[in-house]
Amino acid sequence: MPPGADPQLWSWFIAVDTDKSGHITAKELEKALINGDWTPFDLDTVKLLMTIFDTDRSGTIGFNEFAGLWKYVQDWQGVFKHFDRDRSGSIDGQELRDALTQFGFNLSPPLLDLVQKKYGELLRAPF
Ligand SMILES: [Ca+2]
Ligand SMILES: [Ca+2]
Repeated sequence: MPPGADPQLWSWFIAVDTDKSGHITAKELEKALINGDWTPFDLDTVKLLMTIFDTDRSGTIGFNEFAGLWKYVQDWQGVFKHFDRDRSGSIDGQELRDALTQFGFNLSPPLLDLVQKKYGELLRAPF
């Protein structure tokens, strides 16, 4: 375990990192989100999360990156209803944009547009 790491977070990380490679791939994350205690997310959502949180662009999620991802999933579940203003059960483009801004993600306008086009309508209520 890295010095100063949150033990609970670390235990989640090694549980998700099933091949013990020290980093999490999209496949490992997808499995964890579907079979673990986390609420199911579809593969497109998993890939979106990978894109956002793989801050060093290594193609995988390391422990430091996992901390951000974990917090995001918890925040997401907590505030989803708040942003799903029309109670449609999904978050539309504008709602997604507001949510990401609220979480402190400063995505560039072109990336926001891409996220919005590709994934905005696919993000479903996780409960
Ligand atoms: Ca791995
Ligand atoms: Ca990475």
